[in-house]
Amino acid sequence: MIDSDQESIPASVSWHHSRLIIYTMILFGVFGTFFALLAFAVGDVRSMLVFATTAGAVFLGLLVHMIAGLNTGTRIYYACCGVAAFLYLITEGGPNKTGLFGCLAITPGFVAVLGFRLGAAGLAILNLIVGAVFYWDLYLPPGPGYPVLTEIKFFLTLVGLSLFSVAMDYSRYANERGLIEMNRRVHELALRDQLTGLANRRYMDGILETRWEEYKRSGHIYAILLADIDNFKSFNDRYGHEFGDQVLTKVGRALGRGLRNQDVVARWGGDEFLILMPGQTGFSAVQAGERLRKRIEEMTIAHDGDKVSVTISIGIASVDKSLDNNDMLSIADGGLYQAKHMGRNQVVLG
Ligand code: GH3
Ligand code: MG
Repeated sequence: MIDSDQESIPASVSWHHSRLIIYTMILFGVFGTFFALLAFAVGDVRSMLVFATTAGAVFLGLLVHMIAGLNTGTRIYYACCGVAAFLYLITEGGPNKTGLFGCLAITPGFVAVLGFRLGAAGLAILNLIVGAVFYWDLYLPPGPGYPVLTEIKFFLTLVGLSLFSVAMDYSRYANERGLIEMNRRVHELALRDQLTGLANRRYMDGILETRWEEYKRSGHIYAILLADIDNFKSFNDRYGHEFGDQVLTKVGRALGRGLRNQDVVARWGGDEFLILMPGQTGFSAVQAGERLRKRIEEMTIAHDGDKVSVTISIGIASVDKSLDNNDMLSIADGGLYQAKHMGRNQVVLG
């Protein structure tokens, strides 16, 4: 019933992840530009064009990333750029056969942009392709002519780096999940009453605020019902505090079971419960309150073979343009006071 705002942590986690990829891509773009200039300086036009194209593609991806965020499109775009650069470097060799270093720099990036599942699958395929390129000499002419030992060592390094990258991203993913779960639990603990398991006053305050804003904006009415257990002190005095706790829990649960999905019940304090009923006028809330009152009246709680009965009194207030939530709470409290005054076990519209 408690809707905790679970998005805050995941959003910030993915925001950091997105930033990290932006910085990495800026680095790739800058290096690409640097190598293009270097190739230009030594008159290697082909390498210059390749590096300049790669840097241009990376910067284009960055622009889209910064505007649209790290969505599926940007992830796939980055991965395609990486695959193209990787395959070119491995089959062409790059300037002075240094392309293999570039391939190793690109490898962890696949997992970073695709996530560990898709990244692992992509890297597995890429490892197989590299194996095939080395085994069947599938090079671009004239071919880099790597020594066999270089091919073997590179292949083993690539497999190791791929596994390490996947393991690291899995660990990041597991930590992120843990953080989300912890955040969810902390949030729930902060908003739940420990004894009854119902929402607490802090949660209800937030809901009242939201409802009030919605009423002002869209005219969606609601009513609040303040329920208080009659002569609750006598349960504590006669049967002990522990039994009093049991009464609070059972009454709270019975109230919760008697409500519609959109209604919210919270432990307001001591032996008081506040119920919010969206869409109810004062009149219909009185009928709903009557049903709750009867439900509690008909309930019995076992104590040492005895059946103990409980009753509640309810004060009601319905929303009105001239009232804010505090006014409504005072009105409901006034109704409750009257109900108590008139002999308890009653429902009064304040
Ligand atoms: P009334 O019909 O006028 O409401 O009488 P009452 O006896 O219920 O009076 P009151 O509301 O003042 O009593 C509330 C009591 O609830 C006082 C307090 O000791 C007890 N109480 C508050 N919180 C808890 C709790 O968490 N557990 C238990 N067992 N008792 C609690
Ligand atoms: Mg009471």
